[in-house]
Amino acid sequence: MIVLLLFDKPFALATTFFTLFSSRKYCLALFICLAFAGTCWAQPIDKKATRETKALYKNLQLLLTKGILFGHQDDLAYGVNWKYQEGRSDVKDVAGEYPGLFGWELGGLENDAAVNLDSVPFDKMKAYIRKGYQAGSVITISWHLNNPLTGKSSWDPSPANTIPSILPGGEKNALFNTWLDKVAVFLKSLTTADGVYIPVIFRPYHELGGNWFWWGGKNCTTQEYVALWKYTVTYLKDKKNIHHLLYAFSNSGFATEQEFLERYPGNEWADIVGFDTYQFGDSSSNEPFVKNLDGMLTQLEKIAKDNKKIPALTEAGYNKIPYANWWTDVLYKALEKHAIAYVLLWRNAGVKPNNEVEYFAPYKAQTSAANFVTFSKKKKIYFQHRTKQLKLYR
Ligand code: BMA
Repeated sequence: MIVLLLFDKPFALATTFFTLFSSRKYCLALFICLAFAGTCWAQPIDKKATRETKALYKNLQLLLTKGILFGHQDDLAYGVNWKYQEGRSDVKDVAGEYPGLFGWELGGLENDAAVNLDSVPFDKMKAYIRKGYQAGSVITISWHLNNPLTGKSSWDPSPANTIPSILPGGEKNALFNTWLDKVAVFLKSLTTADGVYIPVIFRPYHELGGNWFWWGGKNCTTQEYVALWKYTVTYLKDKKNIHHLLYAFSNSGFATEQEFLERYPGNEWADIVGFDTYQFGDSSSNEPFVKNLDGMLTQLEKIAKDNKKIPALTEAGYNKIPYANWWTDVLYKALEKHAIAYVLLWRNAGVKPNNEVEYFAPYKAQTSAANFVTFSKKKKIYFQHRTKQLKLYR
């Protein structure tokens, strides 16, 4: 009972102490619990997780009672109308601060490319990851891997038997293993100058509820998805001996708890639970998005609590942020009553090679820039400076 209490309300520890101290009956139990305080927290699924990874997991649980890390994909690499300028970040240009969480992406690594599918050189990415970690922020990595069966992109779902083909016994199993080997090499290269592994929230096979990726929706069965997840975790953790990962199960938008959990691989297989959601369409009507996001976050928190996992909004945004007060009146309005560890805004690609324009954080003078500054000052929202003070890796 005490263990549960401590997990749910870590800051109730002091109060609990005084209440229980007066009762001799519970004195011994309290002493034992305090002596093993570290074990009162939900632990990463990887029993051999490094010290820093365990600390991050524990501290993200603590963070739930305080606030939400603000994250941005590819933040240090490029922004709207610029690329690879030392120290630059659209988020910092506007808010004066770097994010508390940095998202990076491995798609392309499986083909030995020097750059990922969004043209970010992997060697630069490693340097940015080190920089982000050293500044006290958190790192999360996604992987839009190609379809190993067809050789085409993640968005090539046909002919719907990719997963059986890449698991043991399948014609592409050997090939897929070489892809996981490359991911393992990349992840193992993420160390500090002193050789400390940088903890990473690894988020493969995301948006699994949708039909757009070969690992999602009607393109595979529940059993196949779960088998792919377990195979990947086992391969990286046990075969490759990688122990600096927290695994994020990142669904797409959902209506019910049951829908969210349908392909959840189980409590031994994921550390973080979350979902991706985007606002589309007319900026004069934000209410449905706020209501929907609020509803999903309520359900996510319950799922996380029931399963002793950490909830997070693993991707969110409104492309081109056409509504000037979007940050406070839409995103914050939905987030403020919820306890989630982080929100990751997607990348500021600017004009893409196909001429589409894409950005999810503002740049200087963008319509929502002033409002983003207001949002960045909210006590509950953590950019890099306050994230560093949390000492998440200790
Ligand atoms: C999508 C878009 C694409 C990008 C992909 C992977 O949402 O941003 O342009 O290639 O993510 O990062």
